[in-house]
Amino acid sequence: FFAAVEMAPRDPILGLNEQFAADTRADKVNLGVGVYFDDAGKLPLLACVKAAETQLTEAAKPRGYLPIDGIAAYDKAVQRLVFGADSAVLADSRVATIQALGGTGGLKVGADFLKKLNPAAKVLISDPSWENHRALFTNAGFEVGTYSYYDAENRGVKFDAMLADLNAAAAGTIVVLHACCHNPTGYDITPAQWEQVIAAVKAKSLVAFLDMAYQGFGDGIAEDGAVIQQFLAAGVENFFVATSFSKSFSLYGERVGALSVVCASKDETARVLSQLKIAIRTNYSNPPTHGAQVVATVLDTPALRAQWEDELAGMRQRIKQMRTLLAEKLVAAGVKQDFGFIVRQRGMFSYSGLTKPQMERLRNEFGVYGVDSGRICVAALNTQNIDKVVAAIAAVL
Ligand code: PLP
Ligand code: TYF
Repeated sequence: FFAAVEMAPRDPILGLNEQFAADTRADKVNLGVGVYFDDAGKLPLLACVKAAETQLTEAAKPRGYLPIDGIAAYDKAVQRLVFGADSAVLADSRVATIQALGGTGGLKVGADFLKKLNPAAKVLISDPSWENHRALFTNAGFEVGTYSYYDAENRGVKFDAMLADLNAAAAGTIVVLHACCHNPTGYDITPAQWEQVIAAVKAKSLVAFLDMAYQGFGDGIAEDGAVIQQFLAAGVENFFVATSFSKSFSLYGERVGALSVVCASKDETARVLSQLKIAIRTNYSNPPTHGAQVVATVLDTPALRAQWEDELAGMRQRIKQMRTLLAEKLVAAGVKQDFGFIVRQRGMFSYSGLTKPQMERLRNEFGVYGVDSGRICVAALNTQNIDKVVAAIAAVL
């Protein structure tokens, strides 16, 4: 029966983890997958999460099925975080929010809903983008193309080309946009450039699907979420936001995320929500309890919320320190090429500009694992491994 089943290629990023695990070198360094590690190289368990879990364990509630759209208090907390507590769209009940299995789950529920709504629409993702964007929207039945993004020569975003591509898209095209901390390049567009993107979305009737997987890792929670305020202020009636708490709460394995769909009216919101629930019910029925309970408890308890903001700021600042240190140490190691762009990039990643053969040498000769595209996870650097990484990079250049 399965004789004709072909071996699927490994996920280019998660596949690296397997290779890394099998590497017996004691001083190997994993800069492949996008995961934040602390300065001791450990995956953190945030103190706010631990405190919320202690509260939840003591309350010891039974675990019935959740509603299809998840914990109501969680959905509300997500809305306040993403749109702002005083947002008019919330006061007017114009946002449908569902608890999702991570940011990926939010993207998939949104994709399934959009496919039913407009089966002929095309999807555009940035060139390059998180590879799972392409796979996910393709699997949901869409034809996926790209809009220009990375400018390798000038180390930044080819903004004019990006805007031209958006302006050339057919009405109804779904445009996946990274809200902040672009994965994989680390280059974001400016607020003024966002204004132009939003104008194109409005003028060409595009469907904006914002993916916010790193809120708080760029400049802060409000700063990184500012693009949402720009969409609202511009009066964009309908847009999508996928939220992930995997990184910002260091809750990767709990699969905590959400999808929010901004609608034109309260009545439209109710109808959209009913369709999102069908997508959920026919995929996994309803979401799990634990992670969302933890996040809702933290967001809704002022002391824990303040603690979370501190801990998130700590992660953000440590990444920035590693960026500065990496750029400085490369200079100190005698590297002539300008790596100053590392400190201008934001979030967990740096598109280093290293070539595939150089990335292979890093891996094979030095046990330093990054993605073949040249992407390295700066959030996995620490004061113990950085010298080794710098020496390895200097050697392959
Ligand atoms: N979107 C982007 C851009 C990401 O980098 C990631 C990373 O994992 C995700 C979505 C998925 O997040 P989650 O692990 O919450 O599904
Ligand atoms: O880009 C990354 O490294 C993270 C983690 O299929 C990830 O977003 C990578 C690949 C994947 C799922 C998550």
